[in-house]
This record gives sequence, structure tokens and C-alpha cells, in this order.
Amino acid sequence: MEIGILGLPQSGKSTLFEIMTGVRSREMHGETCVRGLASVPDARFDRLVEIFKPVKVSPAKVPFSDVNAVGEKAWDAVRQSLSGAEGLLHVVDAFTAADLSEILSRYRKLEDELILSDLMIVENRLERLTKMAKKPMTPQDALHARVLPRLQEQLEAGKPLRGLTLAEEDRHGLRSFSFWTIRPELVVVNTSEENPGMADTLVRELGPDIPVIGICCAIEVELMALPPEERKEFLDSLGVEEAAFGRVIRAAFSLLGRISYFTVGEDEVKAWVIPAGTKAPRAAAVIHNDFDRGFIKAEIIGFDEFIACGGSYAAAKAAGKLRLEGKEYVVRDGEIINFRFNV
Ligand SMILES: Nc1nc2c(ncn2[C@@H]2O[C@H](COP(=O)(O)OP(=O)(O)OP(=O)(O)O)[C@@H](O)[C@H]2O)c(=O)[nH]1
Ligand SMILES: [Mg+2]
Repeated sequence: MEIGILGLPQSGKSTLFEIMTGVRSREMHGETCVRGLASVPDARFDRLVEIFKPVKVSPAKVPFSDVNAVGEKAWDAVRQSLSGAEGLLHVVDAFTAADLSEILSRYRKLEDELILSDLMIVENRLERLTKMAKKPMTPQDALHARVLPRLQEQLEAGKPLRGLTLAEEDRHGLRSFSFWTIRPELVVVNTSEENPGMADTLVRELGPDIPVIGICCAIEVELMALPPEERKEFLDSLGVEEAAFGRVIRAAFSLLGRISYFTVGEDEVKAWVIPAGTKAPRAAAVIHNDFDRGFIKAEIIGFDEFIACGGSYAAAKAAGKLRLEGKEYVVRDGEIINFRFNV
């Protein structure tokens, strides 16, 4: 799981990356691709830390990548660096834009480049397939010959590939292309301090199918420069409950269809990241490979139920609120789990 940050030059990509991960990308000259981990803010997790006061605190993390590429081959470098990214953040500069139409045209400019870049890959591949028409086709060639024309049509209409419904097998067969527009994307509008409402305007303009989130990176930089104990006061003075970068991280996390479950204790409170829909043994394997094979049962309680029991394991147990679930159980977001296994 990794999220790549994209945007036109000087849109605030590195600034956003630094706020989220604490890694000083702009000072790492000569590094084409800088990677960093962002902790996913979660009030439930914070509450569990308060209750257990563990020695070690391990929140869920999302890896982000920021690309520093200049020169003629910049685009190739970006594509290569982000080929492994599962999702994309598209940062749009609204802080130097005169009005909504300028923001929209900046947004479209990069979207169109991505669509065009994908289209070129599709056309190249189709051309090569036509040339080898006399040779026997591999199953992979056949899949490409069958699916790519549909992709071509979509891209020629100026639409991203993520708008297509593709069979899982076809999607898998297209993986090696690393298409930009097939991956989920979150639009991050970097607003000016004077006009933070611009993000809402853009949301209305782009419609419900395109996830958009607003942030004023300049304010968040100021916030992060404060000692942690003063941040709350700063946010209060702005009349907001939470830093916007936290919402960006959370939105990116759910964009990739991830959820987290918790393991708790006095030694460590930890959030484990799994894809939504994961069954208990696979969820256990995130902790340790052997847990999948040796899985016996999972002892589970939902976060709210746990709090309703006074945040006490003993009380939850006494009230019969700890459920024992088996191999077919699908883990849900925010559950507190204790795996029983035999290895
Ligand atoms: N006023 C204002 N300036 C910003 C904001 N975000 C970024 N900047 C400034 O814009 C400039 C570019 O920011 P970067 O974060 O380096 O942008 P980038 O997209 O990484 O730039 P490249 O990697 O060179 O393409 C810097 O001088 C930032 O200080 C913002 O929200 N408000
Ligand atoms: Mg940069």
C-alpha cells in the first residue's frame, strides 16, 4: 500500500508531504523519490491509548511518496517512481489562482496529461499486437487484444480508466501497464488562507464521483511548527476541531479500501491495517505469518461496545460481550481483537 503525490509544478506537493509525514522532502536534493509514513489519526485509537496507557503506541500508518523530478525526463521519472503506488493524491494549487475557472483548468491540465499518457501506452500496445498478428498469441496478448480497445475508447473520450467496470481477471491482466487513471485518486485543493471555502466550490463543480478535500498548507505548516501542546489552542482559534492534514490522511486511507483493527494491552496498543472484507485468519496473518495457519478463534469486541463496558476487558467478559469468531468471520473496522492460535 502506497500513495503517490501528483500535481503541477509548485502546487504544494512537497509541503503537503512534509506536513503529513514529517519527512523534509524539500531538503533532500538529488533524491528523485522521497518516501515517508503518515500516522492515521483515529479518535478511537487515542481513547484506547488513554485507557491502557501502554509502553508502546503504534497507530496505523500510510506510506506516501513525493517525487522531485525536473528536466526533460521528469515525466518518465515520475511514472517510474510511482509505478508501485496504489492510489494517487492530486494536489491542485488554489492559493495563487484568481478564480474557480483557473483552479478547474489547472485540475484538468494534469488530468488530461494523465489520460493522454495512458492513451499512448494503450495505443503502443495495440499497435504491437497488430504487427504480431501472424504469430501465435499468449493468453496475456489475447487479454490485451480483447480489453484494450475498450480502454482506448474511454481515454479518447477524455475519461479516466477508473470509471470503467472491469472484471477482476482483466484488471489483473492490465497491472503491468501501471496506468495512472485506473488507480483511485483523491483531489487535494491547496487553498489560500483568505478563501478556504474554495474547496467546497470545487466539490460542487466536480460532482459526487470525484473525491475532493480542501487544505490550506500554509496554515498547517504554521500549526506543525508549534509545540504539540499549543496546537489545540491554535486550532480552537481557527474554529476547527482537527487539522486538515489528518482528514487528508484518513481520506487517503479509506480511498484504498483499508480499515484497521486494534490489539490492546499494557505493553502495546496497535492499529493493524487490512483491506476491508478480510477474514479473521488473513487479518491475523498481518501480525504474524504463522497466525493464518495456526488460527483457532478470534476473541472480538467492537470499539463502542468496549467503551460501553467502561473500557474494561474484565467487565466486557463478565457481561458476555466478547464474541468468539471462527475462520469465516469478516473483520470490521475498529474491532478490538485477541487471536487464539496454535503454532
Ligand atoms: N501561500 C501559500 N504558499 C504555499 C502553500 N503551499 C505551498 N506554498 C508555497 O509554494 C511553493 C511550492 O511548494 P512545494 O511544496 O515545494 O510545491 P511542489 O509541488 O512540491 O513543487 P515542485 O516539487 O517544485 O513541483 C513553496 O514556496 C511553498 O512555500 C499554501 O498553502 N499557501
Ligand atoms: Mg516538490
